[in-house]
Amino acid sequence: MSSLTVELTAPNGKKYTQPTGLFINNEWVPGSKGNKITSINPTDESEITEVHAAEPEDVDKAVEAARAAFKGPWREMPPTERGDLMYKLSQLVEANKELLATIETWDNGKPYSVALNEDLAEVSGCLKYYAGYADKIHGQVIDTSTAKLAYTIREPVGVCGQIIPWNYPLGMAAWKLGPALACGNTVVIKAAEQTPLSILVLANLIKDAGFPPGVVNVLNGYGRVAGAAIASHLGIDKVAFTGSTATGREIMKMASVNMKNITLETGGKSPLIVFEDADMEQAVKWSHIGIMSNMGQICTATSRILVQDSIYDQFVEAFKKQVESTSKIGDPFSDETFQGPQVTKAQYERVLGYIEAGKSEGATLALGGEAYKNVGHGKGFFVTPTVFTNVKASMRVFREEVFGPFVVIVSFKTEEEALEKANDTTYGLGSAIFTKDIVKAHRMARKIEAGMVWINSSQDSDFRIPFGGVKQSGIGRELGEAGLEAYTNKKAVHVNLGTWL
Ligand code: TXE
Repeated sequence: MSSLTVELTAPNGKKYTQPTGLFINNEWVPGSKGNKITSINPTDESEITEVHAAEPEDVDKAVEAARAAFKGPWREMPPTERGDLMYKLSQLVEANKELLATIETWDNGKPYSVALNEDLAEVSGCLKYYAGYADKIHGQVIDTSTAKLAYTIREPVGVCGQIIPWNYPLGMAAWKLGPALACGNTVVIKAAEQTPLSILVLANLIKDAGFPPGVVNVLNGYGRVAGAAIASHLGIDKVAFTGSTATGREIMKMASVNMKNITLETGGKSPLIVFEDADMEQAVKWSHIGIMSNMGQICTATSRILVQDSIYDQFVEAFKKQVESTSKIGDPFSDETFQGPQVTKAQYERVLGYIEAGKSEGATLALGGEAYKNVGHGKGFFVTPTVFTNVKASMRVFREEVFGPFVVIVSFKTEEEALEKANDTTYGLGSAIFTKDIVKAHRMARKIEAGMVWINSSQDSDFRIPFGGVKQSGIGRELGEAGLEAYTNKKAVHVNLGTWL
């Protein structure tokens, strides 16, 4: 093959051909300036390989391909056939899940069992779910008078730019591709520069499934170069983004150049509230999952635990025990590992920086708070799971998203105070409530300023259920039926049946 592939052997022994180019019009092409992105294994800091980075000129080519596909074969294809292709893709993902999970673990550092059983199940499940929707997207007939027939047509938005993060490289791709393709859009998707590998293998599966050229174009590239070129491109009709609030704000500005339709899913500082009548054991286990899974790199991570004062001490002790007995740090390819490394050196340093901030602001470090170098080789971006208590609402560790295995546990006295503390944030993504009192649970669910509320669980998301934030956590919804809204425009057709002038 050409120089646009490389033969690799992953740490678990899996050998495969890794594409390294840009996927435009179902072809692999080099980046126009020869710039590369180096993919680093966060477990031992070794270099995995280099892939091509897209420049604005490459984005232009991808947009051109997407536009031609949108005007031609994809627009003409009956929706049932579109759904068939998506279903085929979901089957190919399922058939290749061990390879894809291996790459995810190698490049991102997440435990292999999680990548395989959770991330990859999400990818194939989400694509299958939206495949079923492809021929079930209907307009309405709206009755106004006998003199008028009015109906709506739900049309695809057009060429969609999709910019995704590194915490769920394939998961985020599926969340974005699924609804876009079901609705008949074409796509230019850019992966995060921290995790460029798995999406290139997915691109090959897209071709194998039989998608016409140009329907899905996959680029790697730096945010400030390729990402910005997508967000500001005049030939792109919509931009969908998941990432930091700061970048989301930049993207909004750039997207205004041609009034792009936008969907943004940004940061969070999600509260998890434990009332004194909660099932303590369940609250502790879910709180642990809620912040410590995926190395805390989850946008909805319930990173502020608010506990009623009567059970506060008991909860903190039980939570610490749960972390010590469950959060086993280690090689992500080992079956026993719960927590792998942070994705990059930058993220690792960010978490360590917040540990210092917590200490210097006067919070009490109740657990962890260190770099962890005992994985065998003394390398890797590992951080011990960290718990702070005695945290005040004014502290940075209470207000800012850390995006690591890092949690603050704060007490409250009354339901009103719990609500006030929960809502004392510029974010509004996830939230969780633990109580056995169903009236209180539903009352709280209404008053919490968040896009999602889990009652007696955390991170219990599902691709059939809408996902998104309020306040500075984003705009619009992904997943579920709501995800289709973001990828269609409603055209109104008025037929005059009797208003004669
Ligand atoms: O995010 P960025 P980073 C949060 C989390 C994390 C912080 C920083 O708190 O610690 O963000 O992570 C592309 N124009 N989340 O720096 O910059 C970039 O290439 C266009 C929360 O990695 O938002 C990548 O593809 N695109 C989160 C994507 O944006 C740009 C997931 C995300 O990168 C761009 C990730 C630009 N100017 C981080 N700059 C979540 N909500 O789940 C960057 N990008």
